[in-house]
Amino acid sequence: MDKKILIGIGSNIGNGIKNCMAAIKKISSDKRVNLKVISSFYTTSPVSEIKQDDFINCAVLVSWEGTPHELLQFLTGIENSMGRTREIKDGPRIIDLDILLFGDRVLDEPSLTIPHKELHKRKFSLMPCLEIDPNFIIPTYKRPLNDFLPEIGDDQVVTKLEGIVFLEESEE
Ligand code: PH2
Ligand code: MG
Ligand code: MG
Repeated sequence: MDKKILIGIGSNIGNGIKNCMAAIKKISSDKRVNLKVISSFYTTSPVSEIKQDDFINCAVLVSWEGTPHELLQFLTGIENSMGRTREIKDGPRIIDLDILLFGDRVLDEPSLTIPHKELHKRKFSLMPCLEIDPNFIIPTYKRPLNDFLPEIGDDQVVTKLEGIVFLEESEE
């Protein structure tokens, strides 16, 4: 069976919805990727010491023909192509693409940690993943995603975007 690979997507510079959609399009257009599920989009309060705008966040489930490092390199290439700069840790960003889960793989290296260390602590990454499948196991904890939501404080505000989204102003 294919590995369950979850990628977290976030943006809080410019049009966050457009940026996330553009990233999903770029992800899905690579022949090593099979895009399986796109979560809802959420407006989320920033989890950061730095004051900044709310984020748009979502997650996608994909399969990937390659190693975790090759996936990281692919996602970093998309971030760079969209103008991502890396000045401040946890600062505002035009696009952020994070590998959250890569099946049952566990990696702890300076360049790549899988599962993502903060996946279960941050509503903006956990909620979209729960929507895709609440029973995915975080291999480092051997517990399902579902277990962790009650452990997150109420200070993190996450609102699912409902209804249709107009990306352009109408001509009227
Ligand atoms: N990403 C961060 C830090 N804080 N907060 C929200 N709401 N959404 C994010 O995607 C996010 C964040 C670092 O990658
Ligand atoms: Mg991130
Ligand atoms: Mg990142």
